[in-house]
Amino acid sequence: MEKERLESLLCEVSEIVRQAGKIFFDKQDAENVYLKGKTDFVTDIDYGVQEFLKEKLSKVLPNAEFMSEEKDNSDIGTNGAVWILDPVDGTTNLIHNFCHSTISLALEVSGELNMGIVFDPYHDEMFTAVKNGGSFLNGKRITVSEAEKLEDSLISVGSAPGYRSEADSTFKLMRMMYDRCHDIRRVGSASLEMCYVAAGRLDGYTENNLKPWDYAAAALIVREAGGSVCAFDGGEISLRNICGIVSSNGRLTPMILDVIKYSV
Ligand code: LIP
Repeated sequence: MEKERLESLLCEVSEIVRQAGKIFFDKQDAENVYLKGKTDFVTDIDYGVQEFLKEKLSKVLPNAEFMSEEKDNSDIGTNGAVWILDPVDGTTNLIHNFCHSTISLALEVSGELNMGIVFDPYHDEMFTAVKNGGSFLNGKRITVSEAEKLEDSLISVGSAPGYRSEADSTFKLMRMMYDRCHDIRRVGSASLEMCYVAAGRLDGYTENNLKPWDYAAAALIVREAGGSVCAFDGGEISLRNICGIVSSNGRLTPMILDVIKYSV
């Protein structure tokens, strides 16, 4: 899609996402928690945001497909426009009232990320990007950090909570990173941690076994902020399958990949 078209779409859609963010503050819906797996939760907030956005987005781009965490996505194609939504990225944070969760929405067109919106309603922070248009936080341009060495960096390592059988390698990676950088962080929302990389608050973020809706929007935001996002093997990220993610200011990516090689 052309940049001008994407920019006007972004204005319209970011306002819709901001409205959806109000649903996060419904106390009753936050208490309605259902188990998807032993440590994998969904709440009525997730369902509420998903339904709200499904309805609104169908009017914005009537021909676009709708991929979202809390629905069956087996019929999603690879051509045309596809919304990729995580209605609540950081559901565990939400149910514990640990106020770091987002709505993460990407627009993919013919297999390519064209738009990314990550909204943190608790802190009223809206991270946005369109292809070739730079990245913004609440309308102000953001760029990645300038750290050149792991020894000068702050790195977030996700704990991949749904994959307990891989905990040894996950925490080995965390320990190895800890030994090489200023300190480790773990926020609990992949999209937010990646946006913190885009804004230079973190120098890098890595986590194994993420789903496309966790990282699609933020991947564009990191790249448009001058950073890089790749899979655990250094290759391109998948927009359809589970994927390990390495995102950084770009300079640190080879060093993070090197650590991953010895931990996974
Ligand atoms: C979660 C992430 C979290 C990650 C989990 C999970 P959800 O997303 O963003 O940081 O560790 O694996 O994917 O399930 O809350 O949308």
